[in-house]
Amino acid sequence: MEQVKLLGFWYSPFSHIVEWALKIKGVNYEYIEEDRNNKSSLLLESNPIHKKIPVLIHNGKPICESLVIVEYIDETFEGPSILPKDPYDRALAPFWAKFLDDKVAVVVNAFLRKAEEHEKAKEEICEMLKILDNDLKDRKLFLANKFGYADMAAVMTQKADVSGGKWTRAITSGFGV
Ligand SMILES: N[C@@H](CCC(=O)N[C@@H](CS)C(=O)NCC(=O)O)C(=O)O
Repeated sequence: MEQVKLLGFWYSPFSHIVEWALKIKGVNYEYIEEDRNNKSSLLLESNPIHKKIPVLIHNGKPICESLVIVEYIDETFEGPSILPKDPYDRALAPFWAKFLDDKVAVVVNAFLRKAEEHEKAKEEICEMLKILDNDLKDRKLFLANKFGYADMAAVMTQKADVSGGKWTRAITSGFGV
């Protein structure tokens, strides 16, 4: 019998993306809410390098980093695929996920920091949205008109208040999660 635990914060988009993946696959899991100011020994032992959530613990083995966890869930559990099957699309999905993860996190963090960095952050956001618009054109989803990995990364980003509503609408009409 599989034992799946997820360590998270209720407000973290990084925890939410892992929960989506588990729900898409229909995996039963135990959710353990962590306290940022008083991290459990389970969290500290499971992610000794970054000491961050989310951590997925599958049959006693910890996996860290939200997008790495999503890939692991996709490969490990039966159910609808999250990463595309086609090798070319499969290479593109992590490309966009990484673009969103790296670039947007940097920009969002700039807003949380000094006021003098805001103008530069605004320019970077416009530049990033142009790149996304140019790639997406009239499509609502990144790849093969099927909600998947890159879209999940985009929604995670969007939850950090960066962008419009394209992907959220796709989720509600996509998997009904
Ligand atoms: N790149 C990581 C980011 C995870 C992350 O930033 N987690 C935050 C919560 S949103 C955390 O655990 N922070 C606790 C801390 O920094 O002490 C991922 O995608 O999993």
